Amino acid sequence: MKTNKSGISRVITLSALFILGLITSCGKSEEAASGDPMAIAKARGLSPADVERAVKTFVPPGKFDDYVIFASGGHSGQMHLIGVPSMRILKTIPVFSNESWSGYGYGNQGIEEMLNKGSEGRGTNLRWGDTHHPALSETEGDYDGRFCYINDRANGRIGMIDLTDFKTKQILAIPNIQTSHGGVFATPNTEYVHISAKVPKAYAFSESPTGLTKKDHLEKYKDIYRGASSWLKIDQKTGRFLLDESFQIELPPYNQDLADAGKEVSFGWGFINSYNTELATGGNKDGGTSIETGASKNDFDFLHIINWEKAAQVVKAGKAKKINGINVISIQTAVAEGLLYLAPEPKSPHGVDVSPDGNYITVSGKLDPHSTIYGMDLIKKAIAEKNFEGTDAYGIPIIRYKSIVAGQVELGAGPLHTQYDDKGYAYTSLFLENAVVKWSLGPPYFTGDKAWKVVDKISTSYNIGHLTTAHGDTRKPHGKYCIAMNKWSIDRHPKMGTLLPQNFQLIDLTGAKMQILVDMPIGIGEPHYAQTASMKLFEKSLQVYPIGTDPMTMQVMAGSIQKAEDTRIERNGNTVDVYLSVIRSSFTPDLIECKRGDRIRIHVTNIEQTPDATHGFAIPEYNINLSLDAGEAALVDFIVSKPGSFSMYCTEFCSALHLEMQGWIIVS
Ligand code: CUK
Ligand code: CUA
Repeated sequence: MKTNKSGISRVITLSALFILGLITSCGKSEEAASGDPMAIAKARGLSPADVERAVKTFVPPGKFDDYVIFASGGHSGQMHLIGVPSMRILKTIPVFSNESWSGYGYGNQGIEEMLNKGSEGRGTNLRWGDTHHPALSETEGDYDGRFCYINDRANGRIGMIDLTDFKTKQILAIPNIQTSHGGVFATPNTEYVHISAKVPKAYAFSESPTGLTKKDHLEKYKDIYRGASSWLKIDQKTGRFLLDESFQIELPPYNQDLADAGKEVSFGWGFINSYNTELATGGNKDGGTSIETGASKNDFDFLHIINWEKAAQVVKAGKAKKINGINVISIQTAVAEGLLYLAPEPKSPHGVDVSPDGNYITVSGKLDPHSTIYGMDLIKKAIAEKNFEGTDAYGIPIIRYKSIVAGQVELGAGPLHTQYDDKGYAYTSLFLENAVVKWSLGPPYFTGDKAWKVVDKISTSYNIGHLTTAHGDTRKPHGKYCIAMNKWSIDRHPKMGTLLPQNFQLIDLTGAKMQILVDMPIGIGEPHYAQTASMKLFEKSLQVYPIGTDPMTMQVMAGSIQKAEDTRIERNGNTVDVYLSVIRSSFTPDLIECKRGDRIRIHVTNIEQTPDATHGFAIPEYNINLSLDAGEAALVDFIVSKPGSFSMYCTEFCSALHLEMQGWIIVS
């Protein structure tokens, strides 16, 4: 779509034409209708509003979308890229889970090593994750198209996707936490990427004694369980986590929930919601309270307010302790250094989202129809004046609630998450009401009567969770589009068995009233949260690797093929090294002979240099399946345990002679 104006006038013209078409096509036969858009619309039973939707979202063949959604894939462990406004899936990127199309987790040594390293301290080599909250890297508070980070809610990990080639390059198993939820967010220049624990962990920062009983866990919960806020330092060149320069802040065993980074006036700060400040432990058959009822008892929970700039200085000054490879600031130190505060927030809050100017911190919770908006100016003032209403059980100062609330807006049932536009409006999802509500922020956006007002509401399908607007959590939101990310799509799509797809709904934000344009079923995971970025950021995305590149390092891989003469087979005792090239439409060498029990290392290089030249490399019965893009090199390393002949082949339909792209491994 070009400009809004021309788009709108086109729609008006089309609607007029439609009505005209309805009149003129009366009595015409269906065949005569072909070629006449209005008659086609009528024949398909489309209303003028439908035609308007179609025109607003249609992207002609060969043309590109304006935006791309980076959506988590939930417990599919992947990420999905979706074009806006067409709502077409552009790509799936595996992060934590094996994925066979892209040869992820099936014998490519570089990927295996990354996945194994990403399971450190986790008891087993994990091959799945619950991708939850993606975060695009930022420069000066806006997306810069360099990297994308996403957490594994299930296993307390975080993955880094390099947006040069859109591949996962690092998975970090974060020490001292087991699950993760708060974040991922990047600080305004991606100085740090943040993630906090979801469920507190027993003996997170100390050696766990053996023989702890159920009773111990119930009775000592307050003392032995801890949460953590992790600030992971980012290497600006590679996007990777630098654990040595990262730090954690020990937190009370509340359930830390969503989190967001400060910007502008709140630069240097981070905010984390919590629930279950009641410390309900579960154990409803053992004299404990069920978490469901116990965690909703109090009228207030706590917003954690953390000064990460100060925390970094505290670490520098040697006041942190290295525990399991990461610097940890204890609660005591955090309080003494004035870098950790709490603010009361009404009943079981969920989303916390910082406005574009950084001053407003919007907190919403399932059990309160209001959103509470805190002012950073007020928070700073209260801290300076030590305007506290006491401390929590861990000695953390609680800022006086009344002194920091800038506004409160009654939005509807079950407000969860908030995104922003370029005009001073906020958009909040209403989980119980199944709606998106649009409301106005306070000064400087709106003043007097106009501030803190609901201005529009639109129903979504059952049951909205997160929502995303274009650049909607940055300093410079674009407005234009909002995507409602709805859960199980009951009655929304054709019946296709028992597991229901999710439903995304594209909402047009350009008019006076919000308008739903498209429903998009997602039958490939439980996309949970997303960020929507301008397609322009990715125009320079890499198309072809220099020959022999290992995507993990972006360097030429040792053992890769540079020219035809490099292809060979070398035997050294029981190790067979095969230097193999891949090009349309053959493997060289295509016959590999070895003995049962040999270790075979196949150094594969795709020596093509055109962008449409991905080849596969699969070996039957050995669970080996690689995908090599143009120029890419990889290593396969395995023991041939079974005699016979194994017909390796290329899995991509790469050329007219694709079927001929095969060879044999003969094990004697
Ligand atoms: S949050 Cu994580 S379980 Cu993203 Cu609303 Cu729901
Ligand atoms: Cu290469 Cu098929």
